[in-house]
Amino acid sequence: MASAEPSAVVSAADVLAVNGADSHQYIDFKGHVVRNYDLQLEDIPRLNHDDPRVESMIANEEPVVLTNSDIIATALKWDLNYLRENIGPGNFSVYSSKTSKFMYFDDKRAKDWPNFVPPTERHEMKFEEFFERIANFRSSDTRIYLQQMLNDSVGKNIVKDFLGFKWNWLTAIQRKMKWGTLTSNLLLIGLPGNITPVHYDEQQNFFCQVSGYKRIILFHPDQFKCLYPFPLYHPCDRQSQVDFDNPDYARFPKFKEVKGFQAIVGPGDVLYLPMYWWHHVESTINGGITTSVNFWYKAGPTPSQITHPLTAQQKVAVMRNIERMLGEALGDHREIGPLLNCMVNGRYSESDGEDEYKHIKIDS
Ligand SMILES: O=C(O)CCC(=O)C(=O)O
Repeated sequence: MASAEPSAVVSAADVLAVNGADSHQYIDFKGHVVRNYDLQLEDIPRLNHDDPRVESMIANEEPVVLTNSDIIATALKWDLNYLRENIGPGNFSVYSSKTSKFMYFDDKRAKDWPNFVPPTERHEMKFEEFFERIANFRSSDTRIYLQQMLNDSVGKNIVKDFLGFKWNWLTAIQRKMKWGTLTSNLLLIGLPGNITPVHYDEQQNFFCQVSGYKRIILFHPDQFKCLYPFPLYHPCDRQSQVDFDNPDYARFPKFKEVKGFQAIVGPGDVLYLPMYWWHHVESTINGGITTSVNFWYKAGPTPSQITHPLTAQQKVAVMRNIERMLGEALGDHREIGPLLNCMVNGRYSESDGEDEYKHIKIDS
């Protein structure tokens, strides 16, 4: 993977018009205005969809941007006016946030964390209301981000466009890769500057960009230790505790070592986003309203023959299962940390253990 080109810092005035008074530093990355983070990032390859390397990259769970694929060609006309006319009278799920970041959380788990302050709010609204708010958005307003699963309540033209997606290609890949079922298609419509902070999902994803531009930063699952995910029972499970803008290196020292990848996706681009890969998604400042549709697929069945060492993905799954089992066994998520610490501290370290116990003399 080629390393990213150096980028020029963008003046605060250029950002002001879109993002308002904002203390962050922005850079020009290949013509796209994005946040400036102190991260080591390489470019994700962009390949024509019929390049023979594409399938082997997907099989190896390596991210790749597919170009000219036409997978969602019928959706490329989905601008706000078309959607307003055609999406139908149903309710849409819209998140609001006082900052640019839209940190997802689980309401049910929030009840078990009395001091948890919800970072975003979820609202149900008609598309027309969302449209009005976007059309009249001022940089001092609370930000909004529509995130709605596509379902059969949408209007007939949208259904027609949806049926026109390249299902033959998608289904052929799904079969070849032995993925499970397609669970959902999330439609996302956001403002320039909106950010989905870094997290990972337990599903395979074809992330399709319809309009506007997004910068996506990815980290391999083996970077888990540098990203400090919230505990499984926390409302922000699967998300990193580290704030990219202002990392607390005292609490999260390994974040200095994190290495990742990045890509800009624009209309018609499709990013294969492998399961368990961490992703941060940012609508560029100068690319207009962003619309994306993803395709989430369940993982394939666990292989009948397990080979060792386990992959980083498998280790993440193991860690999650251990946390889940402990929570169930102890009956209270607050007991998990003390128990794990009691189990590990002074007994296990990060080394492979061989040299650990040399100091112990066994008298014969
Ligand atoms: O586009 C975004 O803001 C987030 C998308 C995402 O996290 C996903 O598709 O898994």
